[in-house]
Amino acid sequence: MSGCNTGRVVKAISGTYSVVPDDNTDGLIVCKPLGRMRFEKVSPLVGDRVRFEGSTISELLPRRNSFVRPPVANLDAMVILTGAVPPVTDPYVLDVLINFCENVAVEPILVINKCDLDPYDTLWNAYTSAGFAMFRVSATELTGLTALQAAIENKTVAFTGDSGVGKTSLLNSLSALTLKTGEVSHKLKRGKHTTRHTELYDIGGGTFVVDSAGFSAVEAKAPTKLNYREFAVYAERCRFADCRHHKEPDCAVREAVERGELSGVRYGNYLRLL
Ligand SMILES: Nc1nc2c(ncn2[C@@H]2O[C@H](COP(=O)(O)OP(=O)(O)OP(=O)(O)O)[C@@H](O)[C@H]2O)c(=O)[nH]1
Ligand SMILES: [Mg+2]
Ligand SMILES: [Zn+2]
Repeated sequence: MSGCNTGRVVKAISGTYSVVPDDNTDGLIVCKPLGRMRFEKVSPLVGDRVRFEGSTISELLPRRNSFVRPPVANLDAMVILTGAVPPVTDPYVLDVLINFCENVAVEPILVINKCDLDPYDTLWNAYTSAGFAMFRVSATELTGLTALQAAIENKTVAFTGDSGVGKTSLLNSLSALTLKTGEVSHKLKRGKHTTRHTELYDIGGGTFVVDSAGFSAVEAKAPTKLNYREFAVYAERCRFADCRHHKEPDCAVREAVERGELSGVRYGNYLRLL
């Protein structure tokens, strides 16, 4: 049948996109974008809703949100994987990711993986006290998975985090998939980008998960707008309405950090991002 259809991009590999048509959720059409779209500098992303004719994507439908890393669109939540064993998550990089989420109104869901080796207490304490949804799991020992599963039910989410943190392992453990996972190099203490493309997987329960290549900490770029949700109630009591909570006198945020009511880890990251 010819004519115009709509669907969702579930896979992207070097300019070729796999689209699941809305009227046939079992089908998969391999498409190329119309040449014009490339001039307009709009490339489809995994998660994008598109209009297509035959095997040509003719139009990108409006996005709710989009990310550069991982390269995805239309997320309900971002699942940020962290860990206390190599590749050890730098809380600064975590805050960069959280700020991107806050700026596009996507809920960050924090996961500490590899808890069979180390439950990462310092990170757990800093971010649960700041009010984030946070889960401790082991993708290999299959612990903590039920609570995480409930948190991502009926949502389209992307797994993100450093290469080697266990995104693909976790996805396999949450589903019947058997995707390839990698080793963490002893010398470099990081993963080797085992996952090389970006793909959206239906894992049941109405949950769709994007797995993509992880990044290295140096690739994380600071966001332009800072968003520290737990500072808000204190910021109302700063002397200056436009207080940056740095060296200003009578700063209620800084005082709360000094009293231990706000996390010093989060405040330190805030100053670095400022
Ligand atoms: N001990 C332990 N090892 C784990 C756990 N989860 C993953 N691993 C190991 O960590 C290594 C990297 O896992 P991957 O799932 O490939 O990591 P990834 O985040 O997908 O990495 P990229 O695809 O490169 O971004 C593998 O050797 C896994 O077996 C865990 O919960 N506990
Ligand atoms: Mg992977
Ligand atoms: Zn202040």
